[in-house]
Amino acid sequence: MSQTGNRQRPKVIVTRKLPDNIETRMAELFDVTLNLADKPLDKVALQKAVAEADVIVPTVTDSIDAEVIAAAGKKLKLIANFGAGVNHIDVAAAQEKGIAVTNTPGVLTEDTADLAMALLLSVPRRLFEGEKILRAGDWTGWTPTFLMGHRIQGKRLGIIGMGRIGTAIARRAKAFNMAVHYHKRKRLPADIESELEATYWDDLDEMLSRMDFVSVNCPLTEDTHHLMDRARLKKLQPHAVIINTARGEIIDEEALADLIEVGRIAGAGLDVFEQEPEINPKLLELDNVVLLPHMGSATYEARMAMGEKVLINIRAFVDGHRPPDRVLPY
Ligand code: 8YV
Repeated sequence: MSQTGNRQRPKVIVTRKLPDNIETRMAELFDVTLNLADKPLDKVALQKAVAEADVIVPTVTDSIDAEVIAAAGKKLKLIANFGAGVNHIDVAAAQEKGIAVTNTPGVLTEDTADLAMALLLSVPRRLFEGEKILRAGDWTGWTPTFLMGHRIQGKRLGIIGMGRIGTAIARRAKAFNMAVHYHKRKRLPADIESELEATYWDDLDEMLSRMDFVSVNCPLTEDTHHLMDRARLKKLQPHAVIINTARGEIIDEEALADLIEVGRIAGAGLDVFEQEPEINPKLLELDNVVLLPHMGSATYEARMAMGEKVLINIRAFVDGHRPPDRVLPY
């Protein structure tokens, strides 16, 4: 759908269906092309969009790689991502071409942390196994030993990447009386570390070998692709459970499935996958994994606030101001 308006309005192309209120406001402010059918754009369609637009609004499902950026027309000055992670955008190639990139941090932190906690409870307490049995009509009644799991209180949680979401998970874990550990390139300031009662590990392998639970919360970059490879996953204790609400590619999924299958790792809670929306069939076979369809930020509140941030970033940029959420190459 295309709203043609005043010629001074920037031409904004949105790649996916956004919440109605956000789309309506965009139509008021910009010469916007929406994707009401919500059909993902293929590479050719993305190249056409960047050739025509002043601003493109992509999401995690669009690969804005160097080839797409090379196809950008002279007018394209801003890639205003709907989402916090920008691993699907070649930010360096954009910068070289004088195209700014913005994202939507901060507004999905609490919801993603809640989802990580939900996984952190679901796997050791076997919630989905119980639900499956009950719905299948296979529950024959209470018994003293039925579906026993493990408590999380008093256990050690190792957080990989202690940014906004990692810190929000740490606060929740502390409230559940877990001991918080973390690994990050740069150690947190002492006051935050002591508020979270968090133990810092400079060496990731050292931390992994001591944890009961691990939560992946770092961004996906060249350095973190398969950060949790087979060798690293083998550092985990056999009773450990791994949670991933960041990006699937940070974990070698094939290795994870193999190690869970042979009992070398106790389980996993995954909201993100290497080849979304494809799910590794080996994972689907396992009972002690909980698999969710990338829904960490899927609340009305977060998605509206993400849209607001996109609007603010575009508006500030076209008015000649520095957009609040500028992203620079990693
Ligand atoms: C978003 C996310 O739904 O913001 C992110 O980085 O992973 C998700 O919560 C998605 O990326 C929107 O593009």
